[in-house]
Amino acid sequence: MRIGIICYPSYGGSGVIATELGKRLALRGNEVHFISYDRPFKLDMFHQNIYYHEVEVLDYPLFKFPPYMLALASKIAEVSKWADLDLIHVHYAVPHAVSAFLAKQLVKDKHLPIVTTLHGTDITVVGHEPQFYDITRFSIEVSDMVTAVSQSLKDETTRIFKTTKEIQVIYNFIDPQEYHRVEVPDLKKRYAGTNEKILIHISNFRPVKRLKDVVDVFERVNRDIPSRLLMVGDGPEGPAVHRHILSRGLEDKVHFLGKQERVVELLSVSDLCLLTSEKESFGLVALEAMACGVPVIASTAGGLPEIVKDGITGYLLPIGNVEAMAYKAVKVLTNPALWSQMSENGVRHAHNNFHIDQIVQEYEKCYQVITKKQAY
Ligand code: GMT
Repeated sequence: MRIGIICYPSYGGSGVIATELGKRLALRGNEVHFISYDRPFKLDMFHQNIYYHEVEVLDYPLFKFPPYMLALASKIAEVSKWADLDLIHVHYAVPHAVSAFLAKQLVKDKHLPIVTTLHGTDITVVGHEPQFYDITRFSIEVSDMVTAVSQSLKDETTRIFKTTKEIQVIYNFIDPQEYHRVEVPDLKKRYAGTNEKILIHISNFRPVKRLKDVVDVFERVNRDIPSRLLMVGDGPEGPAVHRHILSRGLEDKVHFLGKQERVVELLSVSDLCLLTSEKESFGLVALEAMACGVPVIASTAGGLPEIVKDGITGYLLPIGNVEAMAYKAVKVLTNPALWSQMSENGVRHAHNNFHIDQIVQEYEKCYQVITKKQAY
């Protein structure tokens, strides 16, 4: 099949999933055309089936805001005709699904079904805003197929948008070839002493991640266990979390690494992953951590209970209950047998239930259904 994939190219789970999906589809013989304003950062291989088309936005003095949505629609239409695409798969509804719908109107003589994958904040934060509510609902309704990355996100979408649109749950995934614990002998030494444990948090530092909770859990753990905290990522909450760390006198214990691409190595030297979010449709980081043998302490937000198995691959605690999170963290970190069991369980769970090959086939089935439907 010839597939157009629309995604955000920057750091973030939706872009990672879109890119890894496209790469695997290409290896399976499909022709894949990525369309975005920049080369997706995970698009790190050359393959005869992979194309990248950059959306350029006209810089005209009259435009206070560059009309990206229109430029994207034009590019999708252009590539659809040029490459004779069979379908468009958009990741993150806003504004990609609307641009794809517009492109479909531009190429009326051609069947161009649209699959929209909802990732989370496109529904629970952005789409929820009164300003974007109607257009997000519309983009869901006009998509030929809608998928959500967890049952929780599916339920939220149906509830928020009061829609009867059928939504298929297709979970995010990892490639076990990439996500497994690796030996990085000197890396731990750079951040921690041999007797210290490493806790890690990876995110885009947005308010929904509740970064102060990460620090508060770490502070409590650190009272009982010599430890360090790695904060990986960056975003609007960065300055506030810095101040919070200073106010707690933890500046020598917390390392800010900024945005990083090679998280497997960082996870491989970590003992525990903290994800204290207030909203989290899936929590790709939790899956990546488990795949690398790192037990996860997470909140019960959104789809996290579908990903992290409570008491088996980590622990799930109510949002904001930092005391309970710290208690469970200490429990895992002070019991080597429990830690090893949870680490092994996590690897098995991630590799068996969220394997890229299994999930890519689910997407391929969707593609077959919608391209057949269009033939009538
Ligand atoms: O948090 C965001 O706004 C970024 C967004 C993204 O584009 O990565 O994250 C969402 O999609 C990820 C991939 O499906 C999920 O793993 C994240 O849980 C989800 N974020 C939220 O629901 C807060």
